Amino acid sequence: MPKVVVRFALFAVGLLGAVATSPAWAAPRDKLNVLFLIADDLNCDLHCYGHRQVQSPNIDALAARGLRFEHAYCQFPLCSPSRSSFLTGRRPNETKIHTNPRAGRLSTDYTGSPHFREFIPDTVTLPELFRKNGYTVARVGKLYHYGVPGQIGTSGLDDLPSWELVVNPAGRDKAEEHKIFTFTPRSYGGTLSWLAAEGTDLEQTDGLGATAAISLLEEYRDQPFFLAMGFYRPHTPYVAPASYFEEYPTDKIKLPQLSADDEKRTPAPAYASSKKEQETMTDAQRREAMQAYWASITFMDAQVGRVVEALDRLGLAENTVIVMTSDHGYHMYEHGLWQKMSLFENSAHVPLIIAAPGDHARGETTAALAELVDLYPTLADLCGLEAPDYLDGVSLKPVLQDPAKSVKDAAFTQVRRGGFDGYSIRTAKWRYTLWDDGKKGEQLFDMQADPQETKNLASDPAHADTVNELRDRIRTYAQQGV
Ligand SMILES: [Ca+2]
Repeated sequence: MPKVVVRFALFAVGLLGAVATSPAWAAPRDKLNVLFLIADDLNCDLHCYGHRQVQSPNIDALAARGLRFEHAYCQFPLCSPSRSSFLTGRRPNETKIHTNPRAGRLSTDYTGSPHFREFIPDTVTLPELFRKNGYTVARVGKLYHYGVPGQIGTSGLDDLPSWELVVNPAGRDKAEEHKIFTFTPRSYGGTLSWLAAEGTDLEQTDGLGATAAISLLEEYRDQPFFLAMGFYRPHTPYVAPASYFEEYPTDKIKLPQLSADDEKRTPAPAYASSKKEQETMTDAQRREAMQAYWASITFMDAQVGRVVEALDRLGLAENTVIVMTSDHGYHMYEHGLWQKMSLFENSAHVPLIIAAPGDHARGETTAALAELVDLYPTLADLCGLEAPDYLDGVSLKPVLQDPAKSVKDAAFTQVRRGGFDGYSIRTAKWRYTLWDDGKKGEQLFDMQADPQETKNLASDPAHADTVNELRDRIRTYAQQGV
């Protein structure tokens, strides 16, 4: 059991650290460090991903010094299933995590709440592998599941063997929840909610988290480290200092167009993530939600910039692999949907940038398909660590060395809809989705000709062979993995 001590006393607001028993100072200096940056509920509404309005200068700068994956996908568009998957390097049917924990649970004791250790107790997580190899391994903020914002300031549903140090920031956004606009009184998480906040970046939870991450970089700069910085934004509530809202005037925000299927909501499971309160939103409220989400992205991006600037200032850039990603995609009213838990492209698609020192891509973009489950073998490979042989992903290092290469021909994403599952396969050309093994519908979209997924081709005889092939691949995946 880790010895718990209070650290970072200089931060006034809710920072707690835990230090485990085995310091790692003896490891040789020539190892590559890892700075793992992850935002919560961040889709690809970023300038470097081609968005015309959203400003993301710091993530853009990371893309300019690394490789931007144009086609990276989560394995499950929900916090705990996705994070359990990529942090263990195993797909959701292996971790058995298909839902979030019960709301409101404060947990370092995960008995009775779905946690991958119940099903794969001896698994070695990605950060745990680095611990076993002599790295100082620290978490700031949200890496495993947290109920946001309810569990901000706690360790959430953590995994104790993964970390040597933990920091749980809690800022003004948490302390002043009563100021937040919400569709569901006294609820700020699952519902759409937002606030143009008073005060500075540094008072917000992610501002405090970035400050803590900078302190950890300063403290551990002389030894191999794996620093995981999990931002809470742009997850609801969309809270950011008011100046960020001013960058996105609502009269400049255009709403997505809905297709005929979107209007009819067919097949039904494809749209079942919609919540009742979202059905009666006015167009003005839709624009306000988009403004607030984008403001939260740009605020979070600024905190990314602070951490990366510190890495550069400390002379660590040439010895550190930087990853920037998100746990899943997110809808901003495309298909008439909000948030996550659909199998449309916006929900499955994640930003992924890897900036690796040495002979790796810089400032390039790759069309190679990537899955979040590939992060574990990729980081182990880049850092020369021996990964467990059971991992479900593959190393993306060949793509980092040559962005024209690819390591897989498909990416898989799944959801659970009460009593049945939906699976989606994305290839370079197609997205095919199978609901309840076909009993509740199927969808086929030509992502090259129809990237907005407006025309479901699944019942078109001209595409029967494609449907049969992709359906077989999903059935194989559902039963035994790839
Ligand atoms: Ca999330």
